[in-house]
Amino acid sequence: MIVLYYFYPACSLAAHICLEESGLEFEARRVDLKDPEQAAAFKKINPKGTIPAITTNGQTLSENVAVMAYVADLAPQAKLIPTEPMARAQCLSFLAWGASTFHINFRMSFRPERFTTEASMHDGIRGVGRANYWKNLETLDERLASQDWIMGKDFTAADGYALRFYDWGRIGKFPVEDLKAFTAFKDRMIARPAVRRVLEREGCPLVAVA
Ligand SMILES: N[C@@H](CCC(=O)N[C@@H](CS)C(=O)NCC(=O)O)C(=O)O
Repeated sequence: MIVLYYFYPACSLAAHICLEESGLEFEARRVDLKDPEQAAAFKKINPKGTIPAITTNGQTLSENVAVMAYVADLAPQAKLIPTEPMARAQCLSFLAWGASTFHINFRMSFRPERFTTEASMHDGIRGVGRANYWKNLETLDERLASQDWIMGKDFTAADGYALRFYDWGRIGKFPVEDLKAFTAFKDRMIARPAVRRVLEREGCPLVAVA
């Protein structure tokens, strides 16, 4: 049995969507990272203290990209990551870009204190993070203008990650509704029963306003 540790609005949404789309049996356990007791208890499961993490067969696996790749391997019928070598590498490339760039730009815009204790520099870090995050969102909007899904004609793990970035944009008060193709993609995602179940379970307002 797989247990997924998630939190809203954490990046765990991407792994959560993969698991729900995979059809695998799993239990979703919410960890309130803002609650010191829950965060401390969770560190006994994942010493890094980061969400997402899964446990299975006595082992803990963290890092979104690794969790998604693992779930994709366990459920090949769900085609969450392509198997043709270049298509697979392109999908992993997108996931790595998400973790290394989108996530970090958003963190800069949201949690500048994670980058320096010098408070006078926080606004500068926030501003650079916001500018770069917006460019990242625009890149996805351009990509989605000519294709339904992030990797092309088929839904993959990359789409759950992209939805997380759209929702962070909404949370960060970026004008995401102006990104027409990305917004249409968000609606296509919400129309998927598995995605809707996850958004409802996490309490994401995207389903309430859809
Ligand atoms: N590189 C990790 C980052 C995970 C991460 O930082 N998750 C955030 C939530 S979005 C978290 O757990 N933050 C709590 C903390 O850093 O203490 C991944 O891609 O899974």
